[in-house]
Amino acid sequence: MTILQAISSLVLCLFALPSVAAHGYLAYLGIVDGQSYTNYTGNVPNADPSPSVIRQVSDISPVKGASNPDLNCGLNAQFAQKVASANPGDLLVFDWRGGDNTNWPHNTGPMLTYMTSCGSSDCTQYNSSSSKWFKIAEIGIVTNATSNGSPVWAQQSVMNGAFTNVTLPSTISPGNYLIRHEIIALHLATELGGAEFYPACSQVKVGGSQTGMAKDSEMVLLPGAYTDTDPGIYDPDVYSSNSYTFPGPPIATFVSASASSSGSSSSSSTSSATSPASTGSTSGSSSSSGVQSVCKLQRRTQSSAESVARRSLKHSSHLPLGIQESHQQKGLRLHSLWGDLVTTFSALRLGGLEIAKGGQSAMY
Ligand SMILES: *[C@@H]1O[C@H](CO)[C@@H](O)[C@H](O)[C@H]1NC(C)=O
Ligand SMILES: *[C@@H]1O[C@H](CO)[C@@H](O)[C@H](O)[C@H]1NC(C)=O
Ligand SMILES: *[C@@H]1O[C@H](CO)[C@@H](O)[C@H](O)[C@H]1NC(C)=O
Ligand SMILES: *[C@@H]1O[C@H](CO)[C@@H](O)[C@H](O)[C@H]1NC(C)=O
Ligand SMILES: [Cu+2]
Repeated sequence: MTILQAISSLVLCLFALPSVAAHGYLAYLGIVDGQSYTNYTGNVPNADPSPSVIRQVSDISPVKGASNPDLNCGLNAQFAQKVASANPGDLLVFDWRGGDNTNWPHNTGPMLTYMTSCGSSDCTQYNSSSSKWFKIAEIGIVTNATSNGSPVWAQQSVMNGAFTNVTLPSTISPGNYLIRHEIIALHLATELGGAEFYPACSQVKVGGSQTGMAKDSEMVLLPGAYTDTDPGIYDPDVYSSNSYTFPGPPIATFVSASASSSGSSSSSSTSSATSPASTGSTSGSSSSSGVQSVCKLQRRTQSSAESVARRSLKHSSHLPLGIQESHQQKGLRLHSLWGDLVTTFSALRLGGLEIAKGGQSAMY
């Protein structure tokens, strides 16, 4: 075998391997109920399940395609055995991780939260594939105080290790619900079908005696609410624009009403630098200890590419968008390719286990 052959077979091998660290899952759900805080543990995808409130998925990989049945609750989602208790107005704390339990690997795209009723029984055996869902929160590009007011995706802070918090509507009717928190990663959304969907469903029982409900016209099927050509899903300008159009229905009006009575604003389904998204916030920070050096390299590479992108985003406000576009896309495409190569190397280093999982050749 010549050196050239060796190199080319290594390269082929790299591209045939499944990506390990570049995807992830909802690892924990925290609920702040008055003074008490409960941290519910999810199951690692495809591991032997333990009783949980979070429905386990079969793989850390994304759901691809807006009409994929797995858009409902994630890849091959299973019923979970437990139910969390919550009350209207509680804070839901979503703790997303990369597949190797390091930080969530993506920073581009929105996060959306939906709910559906499981009816009169608890959600442990409830199949939501033909349920009607309503939206309670969405967050996209925010103006970041620590970045001197320049626009940044809220998802960036998840990549940085923060939790994502969403308030349970303060007027929601009691009952059994699934809460579907979804991250859409748009780093490949410049191509049709490139968006990565990561939905995660948690089973809760909501107490109290409120009466808020979504209208029929605000309820959607999932899949059903999105198409691959929606502007927030196929987004050729994702690296050059500071505005974003959320996919799916608007936030249910009873949610906006409860939010404005407690001082929050905006139920618009478009966010921009000047009017940041409504419900939901991000902060806090989770541990990133035990990170393998390979993953650190990947993260470092990503953050420097991103700070370049953020810098140009910041300077872009008075420039024609076209000038910025090629600039940023080059950087980010490069970053994406490099990230995947590094990820693949880490897969190789992890050895037989990952290779045995092969067959799924999807890199993204
Ligand atoms: C839940 O507990 C785990 C394990 O202690 C911790 O790493 C994680 O940050 C906690 N998550 C939340 C949302 O509280
Ligand atoms: C729910 O129903 C769909 C459609 O019949 C099926 O494909 C899916 O496996 C079911 N989910 C569970 C968790 O049983
Ligand atoms: C804001 O930007 C800084 C870098 O400028 C970053 O470290 C931080 O995580 C960002 N916060 C959010 C909420 O995106
Ligand atoms: C999100 O919730 C966590 C856990 O209670 C908290 O540490 C953090 O400050 C919250 N962030 C925001 C913005 O409320
Ligand atoms: Cu991914």
